[in-house]
Amino acid sequence: MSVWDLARTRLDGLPGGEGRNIAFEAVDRHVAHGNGDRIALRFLSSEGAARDVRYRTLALDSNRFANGLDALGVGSGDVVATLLGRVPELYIAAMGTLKAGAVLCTLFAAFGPEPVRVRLAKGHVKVLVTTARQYRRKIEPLRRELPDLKAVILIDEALPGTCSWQRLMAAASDRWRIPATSPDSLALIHFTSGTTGTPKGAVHVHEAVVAHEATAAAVLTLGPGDLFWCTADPGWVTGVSYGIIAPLVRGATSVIDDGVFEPERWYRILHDQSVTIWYTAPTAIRMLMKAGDALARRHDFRTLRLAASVGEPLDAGAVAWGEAVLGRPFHDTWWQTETGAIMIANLPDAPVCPGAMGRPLAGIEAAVVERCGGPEEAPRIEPAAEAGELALKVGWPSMFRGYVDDEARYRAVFADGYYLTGDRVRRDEDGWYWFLGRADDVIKSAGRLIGPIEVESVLLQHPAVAEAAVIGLPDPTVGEMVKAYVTVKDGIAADEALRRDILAAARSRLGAATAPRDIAFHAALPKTRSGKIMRRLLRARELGLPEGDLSTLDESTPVTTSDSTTED
Ligand code: 6R9
Repeated sequence: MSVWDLARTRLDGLPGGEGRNIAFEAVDRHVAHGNGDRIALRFLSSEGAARDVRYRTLALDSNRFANGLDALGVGSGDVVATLLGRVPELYIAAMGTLKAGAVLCTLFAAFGPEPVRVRLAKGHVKVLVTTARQYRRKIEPLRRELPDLKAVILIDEALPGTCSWQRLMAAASDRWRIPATSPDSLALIHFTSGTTGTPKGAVHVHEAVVAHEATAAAVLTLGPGDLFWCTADPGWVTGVSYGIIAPLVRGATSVIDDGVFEPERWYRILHDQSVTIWYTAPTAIRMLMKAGDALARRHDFRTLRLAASVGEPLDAGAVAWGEAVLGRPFHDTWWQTETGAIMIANLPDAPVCPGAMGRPLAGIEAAVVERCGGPEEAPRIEPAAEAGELALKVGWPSMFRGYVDDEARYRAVFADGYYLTGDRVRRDEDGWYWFLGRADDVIKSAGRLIGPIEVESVLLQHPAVAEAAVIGLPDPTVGEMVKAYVTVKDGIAADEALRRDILAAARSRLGAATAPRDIAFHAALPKTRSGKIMRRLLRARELGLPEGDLSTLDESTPVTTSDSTTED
């Protein structure tokens, strides 16, 4: 039996053989098995108080939300988005949306108005669940530009033109029959960034839960009795696949902390909550390392069975630090928005290979390839000699099934039965995969993917900016830092005041997590003869690296740099 079929045997399917639904497997199944009293979610407040939500309560509340959606005329295939921090309403809305047969799209609450608008429009979002504060600042001013958005549910206040969460829930029954859900019914949209154009909405189906179940068991060893802490924000794929779905499917208790990162508090959570399994990210690990070993050594982590990491390269030093200071090495895992679940990992029961992403899981066939064929042809691949692009043989249950409204972009990442990941890797003779870099210009900052175009298009909205290019520069803590290069319009003085003004404008439109940290004024930007900005060359020049193949560079636009200072 394949690992996927084995995972299917551990799931129930909808009663009456009506298909498979993620929320049923995550919540109702446990109640049906007599485990409704188990704690599903433990919300921590910044003051340290905890609020527990049991599986049964989550089942009833998500039934209410599904009924509420039904009353709003929302059902099968409609998209429901959340723009919320890690509050109970987010988890109720997520499960209720899936029970209603609607499609869940969680948005990162720290996004500024522009990324939110783009995603709501592109996702054809019909219902948004958010707070009054978020609504006033990010939605109300542009609601007219969002014709698909039929209803906004506010969890805290009632404002004109919105529905009140409290009223919707109070009026709704806590009984709900999940409609028949085919394994191929759409369940989730996760927005991710590419090098070109607007963000891509990767679409996932209910069958993905088979991969959540299998990987949560094999890689994270999650089960009933575990206190699991996934530190990723639910606005990103890790925060949904492993921050919401997988621990519930496995019947574990998730610790959910909505506070800001603070080393001392994080250590206290690990200790006070008796966390057994911890899934975090290299940026956080590096920040803990920076805070010093002495602080860590003041706490004990005796309950911690497994520490794992995802999202960016995890260096051997961080793995060793985990072992020395926490008593557990970090197990690196690799996956993507498009893969929906972990594909490559340092497995829990085998020695860690420090610095390597891991080995492909059972059921996953990985290859190292090069793309070949001309730009007009369908992509083809051939095996790479040593290093190349990571490709995955099509067929795992959580594979994305499309990019919203972008069939061409979807087709372009498949060749000869493989999905092409856009990551460059090396496989050693023992089968370990080592991350080398991205094949494209996408930036990974603090574990979050940032598309350069999305940032550039906001910079271009500034009245003084003529051209903009955005790249990621290595940063010791966040992995990559977003840096922008800008040319100004004729007759405008590229001075410090303007630099600050552009930075501030970018921050308010994009949110601080996505906006550039630094801007340099250039007299011109390097471009290809067809007029495309060569970000690769900007990066090489900034870092003093070899400039590579310049045959397409348009020499008529020489690059000169004016002074730039970094803001910190
Ligand atoms: C889950 C997630 C995916 C990209 C991926 C790669 C980078 C993820 C990594 C890693 C080195 C690891 N990435 N895990 N790089 N080592 N263990 O992060 O999804 O936001 O879509 O990002 O992140 O470049 O292609 P997503």
